[in-house]
Amino acid sequence: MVVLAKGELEQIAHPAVQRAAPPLAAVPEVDLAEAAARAAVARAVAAACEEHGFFKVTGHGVPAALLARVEAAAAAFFALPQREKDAAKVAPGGSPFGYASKRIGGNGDIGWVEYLLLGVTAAGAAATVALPGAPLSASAEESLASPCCFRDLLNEYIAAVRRMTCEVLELMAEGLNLDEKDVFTRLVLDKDSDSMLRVNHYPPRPELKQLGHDRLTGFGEHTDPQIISVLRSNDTSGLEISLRDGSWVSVPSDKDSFFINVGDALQVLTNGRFRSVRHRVMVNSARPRVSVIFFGGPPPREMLAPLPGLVGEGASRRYREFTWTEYKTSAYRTKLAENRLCYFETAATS
Ligand code: GA4
Repeated sequence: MVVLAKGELEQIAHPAVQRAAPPLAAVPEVDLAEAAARAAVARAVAAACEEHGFFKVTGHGVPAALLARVEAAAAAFFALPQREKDAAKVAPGGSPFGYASKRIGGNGDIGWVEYLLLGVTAAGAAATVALPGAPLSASAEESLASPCCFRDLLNEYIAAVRRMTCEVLELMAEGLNLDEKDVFTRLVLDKDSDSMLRVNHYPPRPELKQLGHDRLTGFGEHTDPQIISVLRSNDTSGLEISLRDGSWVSVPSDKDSFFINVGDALQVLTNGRFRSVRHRVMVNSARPRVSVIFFGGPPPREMLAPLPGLVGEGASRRYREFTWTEYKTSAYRTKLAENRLCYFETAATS
Protein backbone atom coordinates (compact mmCIF):
# COMPACT_ATOMS: atom_id res chain seq x y z
CA MET A 1 0.00 0.00 0.00
CA VAL A 2 1.17 3.52 -0.71
CA VAL A 3 0.35 5.97 2.07
CA LEU A 4 1.31 9.63 2.02
CA ALA A 5 2.91 11.13 5.09
CA LYS A 6 2.71 14.81 5.98
CA GLY A 7 4.74 16.95 3.58
CA GLU A 8 4.88 14.26 0.89
CA LEU A 9 1.73 15.43 -0.88
CA GLU A 10 3.51 18.70 -1.69
CA GLN A 11 6.35 16.76 -3.32
CA ILE A 12 4.18 14.71 -5.64
CA ALA A 13 1.36 17.14 -6.38
CA HIS A 14 2.72 20.64 -6.35
CA PRO A 15 3.49 22.24 -9.73
CA ALA A 16 0.53 23.99 -11.25
CA VAL A 17 1.65 22.94 -14.77
CA GLN A 18 0.91 19.37 -13.84
CA ARG A 19 -2.77 20.08 -13.25
CA ALA A 20 -3.95 19.54 -16.83
CA ALA A 21 -3.11 16.42 -18.82
CA PRO A 22 -0.98 17.25 -21.90
CA PRO A 23 -2.19 16.49 -25.45
CA LEU A 24 -1.96 12.95 -26.80
CA ALA A 25 1.30 11.93 -28.45
CA ALA A 26 1.53 10.76 -32.05
CA VAL A 27 3.82 7.87 -31.17
CA PRO A 28 5.82 6.39 -34.09
CA GLU A 29 4.94 2.72 -34.61
CA VAL A 30 7.18 -0.06 -35.86
CA ASP A 31 5.86 -3.48 -36.86
CA LEU A 32 8.56 -6.11 -36.32
CA ALA A 33 6.53 -8.67 -38.27
CA GLU A 34 7.03 -6.72 -41.50
CA ALA A 35 9.98 -8.92 -42.44
CA ALA A 36 9.73 -8.17 -46.16
CA ALA A 37 10.36 -4.47 -45.60
CA ARG A 38 13.32 -4.84 -43.22
CA ALA A 39 15.35 -1.93 -44.55
CA ALA A 40 12.33 0.36 -44.29
CA VAL A 41 11.62 -0.86 -40.74
CA ALA A 42 15.25 -0.21 -39.75
CA ARG A 43 15.05 3.31 -41.17
CA ALA A 44 11.79 3.95 -39.30
CA VAL A 45 13.40 2.73 -36.04
CA ALA A 46 16.40 5.03 -36.49
CA ALA A 47 14.18 7.99 -37.42
CA ALA A 48 12.04 7.50 -34.28
CA CYS A 49 15.17 7.25 -32.09
CA GLU A 50 16.52 10.46 -33.59
CA GLU A 51 13.33 12.47 -33.32
CA HIS A 52 11.79 11.23 -30.06
CA GLY A 53 14.01 8.52 -28.57
CA PHE A 54 10.74 6.69 -28.21
CA PHE A 55 8.48 4.44 -30.28
CA LYS A 56 5.96 1.65 -30.10
CA VAL A 57 6.59 -1.90 -31.26
CA THR A 58 3.86 -4.14 -32.65
CA GLY A 59 4.29 -7.58 -34.26
CA HIS A 60 6.81 -8.32 -31.47
CA GLY A 61 6.15 -12.05 -31.16
CA VAL A 62 5.89 -12.08 -27.35
CA PRO A 63 2.79 -14.23 -26.72
CA ALA A 64 -0.28 -12.27 -25.55
CA ALA A 65 -0.96 -15.04 -23.01
CA LEU A 66 2.46 -14.50 -21.40
CA LEU A 67 1.80 -10.75 -21.17
CA ALA A 68 -1.57 -11.41 -19.55
CA ARG A 69 -0.09 -13.89 -17.05
CA VAL A 70 2.67 -11.49 -16.03
CA GLU A 71 0.16 -8.68 -15.62
CA ALA A 72 -2.11 -10.87 -13.46
CA ALA A 73 0.81 -12.11 -11.35
CA ALA A 74 2.13 -8.57 -10.86
CA ALA A 75 -1.32 -7.36 -9.78
CA ALA A 76 -1.58 -10.35 -7.42
CA PHE A 77 1.86 -9.59 -5.95
CA PHE A 78 0.94 -5.98 -5.19
CA ALA A 79 -2.37 -7.13 -3.68
CA LEU A 80 -0.51 -9.27 -1.09
CA PRO A 81 -0.55 -8.16 2.54
CA GLN A 82 2.14 -5.53 3.17
CA ARG A 83 4.30 -7.82 5.30
CA GLU A 84 4.54 -10.35 2.44
CA LYS A 85 5.63 -7.66 -0.01
CA ASP A 86 8.08 -6.39 2.56
CA ALA A 87 9.71 -9.83 2.52
CA ALA A 88 11.03 -8.86 -0.93
CA LYS A 89 12.68 -5.77 0.57
CA VAL A 90 16.43 -5.59 0.52
CA ALA A 91 18.13 -4.09 3.55
CA PRO A 92 18.25 -0.29 3.14
CA GLY A 93 21.55 1.29 2.27
CA GLY A 94 23.35 -0.75 -0.35
CA SER A 95 21.22 -2.33 -3.04
CA PRO A 96 18.54 -0.55 -5.09
CA PHE A 97 16.85 -3.92 -5.62
CA GLY A 98 13.77 -5.42 -4.02
CA TYR A 99 10.31 -4.11 -3.13
CA ALA A 100 9.79 -0.48 -2.20
CA SER A 101 6.92 1.90 -1.89
CA LYS A 102 7.04 5.63 -2.75
CA ARG A 103 10.83 5.94 -2.44
CA ILE A 104 12.65 6.12 -5.80
CA GLY A 105 16.44 5.85 -5.64
CA GLY A 106 18.36 6.95 -2.59
CA ASN A 107 18.30 10.73 -2.89
CA GLY A 108 14.91 11.77 -1.61
CA ASP A 109 12.71 11.26 -4.68
CA ILE A 110 9.23 9.93 -4.05
CA GLY A 111 6.23 9.07 -6.21
CA TRP A 112 2.76 7.57 -6.02
CA VAL A 113 4.11 4.12 -6.82
CA GLU A 114 5.20 0.82 -5.34
CA TYR A 115 7.54 -1.45 -7.23
CA LEU A 116 9.83 -4.43 -7.47
CA LEU A 117 13.27 -3.85 -8.93
CA LEU A 118 15.26 -6.94 -9.88
CA GLY A 119 18.75 -7.42 -11.23
CA VAL A 120 18.78 -9.56 -14.37
CA THR A 121 21.52 -12.08 -15.11
CA ALA A 122 21.93 -14.21 -18.23
CA ALA A 123 19.71 -16.81 -16.49
CA GLY A 124 16.94 -14.38 -15.51
CA ALA A 125 15.95 -12.44 -12.38
CA ALA A 126 18.85 -12.45 -9.90
CA ALA A 127 18.24 -14.50 -6.77
CA THR A 128 19.11 -11.67 -4.37
CA VAL A 129 15.46 -10.70 -3.90
CA ALA A 130 13.06 -13.17 -2.26
CA LEU A 131 9.89 -13.49 -4.34
CA PRO A 132 6.71 -15.33 -3.32
CA GLY A 133 7.07 -19.02 -4.11
CA ALA A 134 3.40 -19.91 -4.39
CA PRO A 135 1.43 -19.48 -7.61
CA LEU A 136 0.11 -15.95 -7.89
CA SER A 137 -2.40 -16.57 -10.64
CA ALA A 138 -5.97 -15.53 -10.02
CA SER A 139 -7.73 -18.76 -10.98
CA ALA A 140 -6.96 -22.42 -10.46
CA GLU A 141 -7.21 -22.97 -14.20
CA GLU A 142 -4.61 -20.31 -14.80
CA SER A 143 -2.29 -21.72 -12.13
CA LEU A 144 -2.31 -25.09 -13.86
CA ALA A 145 -1.27 -23.47 -17.10
CA SER A 146 1.35 -21.19 -15.58
CA PRO A 147 4.83 -21.81 -14.23
CA CYS A 148 5.16 -22.56 -10.54
CA CYS A 149 5.95 -19.16 -9.21
CA PHE A 150 6.38 -15.49 -9.87
CA ARG A 151 10.13 -15.82 -10.45
CA ASP A 152 9.72 -18.53 -13.13
CA LEU A 153 7.07 -16.47 -14.85
CA LEU A 154 9.24 -13.35 -14.81
CA ASN A 155 12.16 -15.37 -16.17
CA GLU A 156 10.03 -16.59 -19.06
CA TYR A 157 9.05 -12.97 -19.70
CA ILE A 158 12.66 -11.73 -19.49
CA ALA A 159 13.83 -14.35 -21.99
CA ALA A 160 11.11 -13.41 -24.50
CA VAL A 161 11.55 -9.67 -24.04
CA ARG A 162 15.35 -9.87 -24.22
CA ARG A 163 15.04 -11.67 -27.58
CA MET A 164 12.75 -8.97 -28.90
CA THR A 165 14.98 -6.23 -27.46
CA CYS A 166 17.89 -7.65 -29.44
CA GLU A 167 15.84 -7.60 -32.64
CA VAL A 168 15.13 -3.94 -32.02
CA LEU A 169 18.80 -3.20 -31.23
CA GLU A 170 19.86 -4.88 -34.46
CA LEU A 171 17.37 -2.78 -36.40
CA MET A 172 18.85 0.31 -34.74
CA ALA A 173 22.35 -0.68 -35.91
CA GLU A 174 21.00 -1.34 -39.43
CA GLY A 175 19.11 1.94 -39.47
CA LEU A 176 22.35 3.70 -38.58
CA ASN A 177 24.16 1.86 -41.42
CA LEU A 178 26.71 0.42 -39.02
CA ASP A 179 28.81 -2.46 -40.32
CA GLU A 180 28.69 -4.35 -37.04
CA LYS A 181 25.05 -5.29 -36.66
CA ASP A 182 25.65 -6.70 -33.17
CA VAL A 183 27.32 -3.60 -31.79
CA PHE A 184 24.43 -2.98 -29.35
CA THR A 185 23.10 -6.52 -28.90
CA ARG A 186 26.44 -7.88 -27.77
CA LEU A 187 26.34 -5.51 -24.80
CA VAL A 188 22.91 -6.67 -23.65
CA LEU A 189 23.69 -10.34 -24.36
CA ASP A 190 27.07 -10.27 -22.58
CA LYS A 191 27.07 -12.67 -19.64
CA ASP A 192 27.90 -9.71 -17.36
CA SER A 193 25.31 -7.34 -18.86
CA ASP A 194 23.94 -5.04 -16.14
CA SER A 195 20.26 -5.39 -17.03
CA MET A 196 17.25 -4.96 -14.74
CA LEU A 197 13.54 -5.62 -14.54
CA ARG A 198 11.18 -3.17 -12.88
CA VAL A 199 7.57 -4.00 -12.05
CA ASN A 200 5.64 -0.84 -11.14
CA HIS A 201 2.22 -0.52 -9.55
CA TYR A 202 0.61 2.90 -9.57
CA PRO A 203 -2.43 2.61 -7.31
CA PRO A 204 -5.52 4.61 -8.26
CA ARG A 205 -5.24 8.27 -7.48
CA PRO A 206 -6.52 9.00 -3.96
CA GLU A 207 -9.43 11.38 -3.56
CA LEU A 208 -7.45 14.59 -3.61
CA LYS A 209 -9.76 16.59 -5.86
CA GLN A 210 -10.99 18.58 -2.88
CA LEU A 211 -7.38 19.69 -2.40
CA GLY A 212 -7.18 20.84 -6.03
CA HIS A 213 -4.85 18.07 -7.12
CA ASP A 214 -5.99 16.09 -10.14
CA ARG A 215 -2.69 14.61 -11.13
CA LEU A 216 -0.05 13.12 -8.90
CA THR A 217 3.50 12.32 -9.90
CA GLY A 218 3.76 8.54 -10.04
CA PHE A 219 7.35 8.53 -11.28
CA GLY A 220 8.95 11.94 -11.75
CA GLU A 221 10.57 13.08 -14.99
CA HIS A 222 13.91 11.49 -15.84
CA THR A 223 15.92 9.78 -18.54
CA ASP A 224 16.96 6.13 -18.20
CA PRO A 225 20.70 5.53 -17.81
CA GLN A 226 20.86 2.24 -19.76
CA ILE A 227 21.04 1.48 -23.49
CA ILE A 228 17.39 0.64 -23.99
CA SER A 229 14.21 0.33 -21.92
CA VAL A 230 11.34 -1.86 -23.07
CA LEU A 231 8.02 -1.16 -21.39
CA ARG A 232 4.73 -2.96 -21.38
CA SER A 233 1.75 -1.76 -19.34
CA ASN A 234 -1.85 -2.68 -18.71
CA ASP A 235 -4.46 -0.53 -20.38
CA THR A 236 -4.22 2.38 -17.95
CA SER A 237 -2.44 5.42 -19.34
CA GLY A 238 -0.12 7.74 -17.39
CA LEU A 239 3.17 7.65 -19.31
CA GLU A 240 4.20 11.04 -20.71
CA ILE A 241 7.23 11.93 -22.82
CA SER A 242 8.97 15.21 -23.43
CA LEU A 243 9.40 16.32 -27.04
CA ARG A 244 12.40 18.16 -28.49
CA ASP A 245 10.76 21.54 -27.83
CA GLY A 246 10.37 20.66 -24.15
CA SER A 247 6.58 20.18 -24.29
CA TRP A 248 4.99 17.09 -22.77
CA VAL A 249 2.60 14.68 -24.48
CA SER A 250 0.73 11.71 -23.04
CA VAL A 251 1.21 8.28 -24.50
CA PRO A 252 -2.05 6.39 -25.04
CA SER A 253 -1.76 3.01 -23.34
CA ASP A 254 -1.64 -0.11 -25.50
CA LYS A 255 -1.44 -3.38 -23.63
CA ASP A 256 -0.70 -5.36 -26.81
CA SER A 257 2.45 -3.42 -27.70
CA PHE A 258 5.81 -2.55 -26.22
CA PHE A 259 7.22 0.94 -25.88
CA ILE A 260 10.93 1.49 -26.45
CA ASN A 261 12.97 4.25 -24.80
CA VAL A 262 16.44 5.22 -25.90
CA GLY A 263 18.61 5.47 -22.76
CA ASP A 264 21.60 7.67 -21.90
CA ALA A 265 24.18 5.01 -22.85
CA LEU A 266 22.73 4.75 -26.37
CA GLN A 267 22.74 8.53 -26.73
CA VAL A 268 26.48 8.39 -25.97
CA LEU A 269 27.20 5.46 -28.31
CA THR A 270 25.43 7.26 -31.15
CA ASN A 271 27.22 10.55 -30.38
CA GLY A 272 23.91 12.20 -29.58
CA ARG A 273 22.20 11.11 -32.80
CA PHE A 274 19.68 9.04 -30.82
CA ARG A 275 17.92 10.94 -28.08
CA SER A 276 17.61 9.63 -24.53
CA VAL A 277 13.95 10.45 -23.93
CA ARG A 278 12.82 12.35 -20.85
CA HIS A 279 9.65 10.76 -19.50
CA ARG A 280 7.45 10.54 -16.42
CA VAL A 281 4.33 8.82 -15.18
CA MET A 282 1.41 10.85 -13.89
CA VAL A 283 -1.46 9.29 -11.97
CA ASN A 284 -4.95 10.63 -12.45
CA SER A 285 -6.94 7.50 -12.95
CA ALA A 286 -9.36 5.59 -10.79
CA ARG A 287 -7.78 2.43 -12.20
CA PRO A 288 -4.38 1.04 -11.22
CA ARG A 289 -1.53 1.15 -13.72
CA VAL A 290 0.85 -1.81 -13.82
CA SER A 291 3.95 -1.61 -15.97
CA VAL A 292 6.90 -3.93 -16.48
CA ILE A 293 10.15 -2.51 -17.84
CA PHE A 294 13.22 -4.37 -19.02
CA PHE A 295 16.33 -2.18 -18.92
CA GLY A 296 19.11 -3.48 -21.18
CA GLY A 297 22.45 -2.33 -19.81
CA PRO A 298 26.11 -2.96 -20.73
CA PRO A 299 28.58 -4.94 -18.59
CA PRO A 300 30.09 -2.90 -15.71
CA ARG A 301 33.61 -2.72 -17.22
CA GLU A 302 32.42 -1.80 -20.71
CA MET A 303 34.02 1.37 -22.08
CA LEU A 304 31.35 3.64 -23.51
CA ALA A 305 32.14 6.31 -26.07
CA PRO A 306 30.68 7.51 -29.38
CA LEU A 307 31.09 4.76 -32.01
CA PRO A 308 33.75 5.81 -34.56
CA GLY A 309 31.32 5.12 -37.42
CA LEU A 310 28.95 7.71 -35.99
CA VAL A 311 31.40 10.53 -35.50
CA GLY A 312 31.33 12.12 -38.92
CA GLU A 313 34.52 13.21 -40.66
CA GLY A 314 35.68 16.48 -39.22
CA ALA A 315 33.04 16.17 -36.47
CA SER A 316 33.83 15.86 -32.79
CA ARG A 317 32.92 13.38 -30.13
CA ARG A 318 30.26 14.85 -27.89
CA TYR A 319 31.09 12.51 -24.99
CA ARG A 320 34.31 11.34 -23.43
CA GLU A 321 35.07 7.70 -22.81
CA PHE A 322 33.91 6.19 -19.52
CA THR A 323 32.97 2.83 -18.05
CA TRP A 324 29.41 1.85 -17.29
CA THR A 325 30.38 1.51 -13.61
CA GLU A 326 31.66 5.10 -13.65
CA TYR A 327 28.38 6.29 -15.18
CA LYS A 328 26.18 4.33 -12.80
CA THR A 329 28.09 5.46 -9.74
CA SER A 330 27.64 9.04 -10.84
CA ALA A 331 23.95 8.48 -11.79
CA TYR A 332 23.04 6.95 -8.45
CA ARG A 333 24.26 10.11 -6.70
CA THR A 334 21.79 12.27 -8.62
CA LYS A 335 18.17 13.20 -8.06
CA LEU A 336 15.77 11.65 -10.55
CA ALA A 337 15.17 14.74 -12.70
CA GLU A 338 18.82 15.72 -13.10
CA ASN A 339 20.74 15.68 -16.35
CA ARG A 340 23.23 12.86 -15.79
CA LEU A 341 25.05 13.03 -19.11
CA CYS A 342 26.41 16.55 -18.66
CA TYR A 343 29.33 15.25 -16.56
CA PHE A 344 30.51 13.16 -19.50
CA GLU A 345 30.24 15.73 -22.29
CA THR A 346 33.26 17.08 -24.12
CA ALA A 347 33.74 20.74 -24.98
CA ALA A 348 32.28 19.92 -28.44
CA THR A 349 28.80 19.56 -26.92
CA SER A 350 28.41 23.09 -25.65
C1 GA4 B 1 15.75 5.38 -13.78
C2 GA4 B 1 15.61 4.09 -14.63
C3 GA4 B 1 15.42 2.82 -13.77
O1 GA4 B 1 14.11 2.77 -13.24
C4 GA4 B 1 16.45 2.79 -12.60
C5 GA4 B 1 16.19 4.01 -11.73
C6 GA4 B 1 17.02 4.15 -10.47
C7 GA4 B 1 16.27 3.60 -9.23
O2 GA4 B 1 15.05 3.65 -9.18
O3 GA4 B 1 16.97 3.15 -8.32
C8 GA4 B 1 17.39 5.66 -10.35
C9 GA4 B 1 16.97 6.29 -11.71
C10 GA4 B 1 16.74 5.11 -12.62
C11 GA4 B 1 18.02 7.26 -12.29
C12 GA4 B 1 18.84 8.07 -11.24
C13 GA4 B 1 18.96 7.37 -9.87
C14 GA4 B 1 18.88 5.87 -10.10
C15 GA4 B 1 16.79 6.45 -9.21
C16 GA4 B 1 17.69 7.62 -9.12
C17 GA4 B 1 17.39 8.76 -8.49
C18 GA4 B 1 16.39 1.46 -11.87
C19 GA4 B 1 17.81 3.15 -13.11
O4 GA4 B 1 18.69 2.40 -13.46
O5 GA4 B 1 17.97 4.52 -13.08
